[in-house]
Amino acid sequence: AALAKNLRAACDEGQVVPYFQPMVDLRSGRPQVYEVLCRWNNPRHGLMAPESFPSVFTDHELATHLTRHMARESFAEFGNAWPQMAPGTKLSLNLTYFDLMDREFVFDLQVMLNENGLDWSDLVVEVQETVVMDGANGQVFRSLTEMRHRGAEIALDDFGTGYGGLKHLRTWPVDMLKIDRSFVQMICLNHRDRAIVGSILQLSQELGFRVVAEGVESEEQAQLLLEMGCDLGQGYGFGRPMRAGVIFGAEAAAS
Ligand code: G
Ligand code: G
Ligand code: NA
Ligand code: MN
Repeated sequence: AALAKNLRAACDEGQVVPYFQPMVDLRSGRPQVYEVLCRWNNPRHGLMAPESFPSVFTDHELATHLTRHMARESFAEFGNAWPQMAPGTKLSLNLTYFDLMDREFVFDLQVMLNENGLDWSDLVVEVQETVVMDGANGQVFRSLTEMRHRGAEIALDDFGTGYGGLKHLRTWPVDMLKIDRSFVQMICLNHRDRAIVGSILQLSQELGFRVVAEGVESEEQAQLLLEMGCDLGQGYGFGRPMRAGVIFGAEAAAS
């Protein structure tokens, strides 16, 4: 409860800010998508990543408050920088189960996009694979379908860790798979990991999904993933999560 109150106040006081990490085209080296990652600039504890306050994602009220806060802040910064960016560059927003269960969420996001001169086609939404595996949930399905219908790309985050089988890929609205970094970490050394990534890539090619390899740290990993037919890479090898001013230039920061 103390955390809930603190985090809400922290959002309102501007301490919870978006960082942006690029997903890079492995062929050209150009950033295609920027993932929004929250950081809490805590006056007592310094800069905190969400692993230090994970309950925000399991508390309905907090999770939906944080998502709206992150959407508002990141859309404003991205919207300001948008005119100077390469055409087609997108922003990727992490959503929780609670956001998708909220019947007003899609409408609220629409308003925030409008306010910042952005369109659904400028947006990727990331949901964890496990959220989609609960296939019986009609509202989650409806929210994703509605956003996709309006032009957003739907990405399954941490793909491969859910181990729920692949059958949800047949029927769910999905455009992109983000291969969890646990499979990418040892890809140059471990032939099993390489085989798993290879089969995800093959499946994705047949189903028409874009694929992002997460946690790419070395040139060797990037080269191998490119040879294997992977589209995009994300990780410290391409760039850490950064403030808008660093990554997009002063225009974005000056909002
Ligand atoms: O890089 P980082 O430690 O911030 O990410 C840890 C986890 O938290 C990742 O799974 C990421 O998807 C998630 N995450 C980071 N920022 C947000 C956010 O603003 N909203 C949601 N829902 N998840 C986030
Ligand atoms: O869970 P999700 O994949 O959405 O969140 C990404 C998390 O992974 C963030 O905490 C981010 O800081 C972290 N991350 C991003 N790139 C790398 C990387 O190359 N190596 C490692 N170890 N972590 C990374
Ligand atoms: Na994510
Ligand atoms: Mn992920």
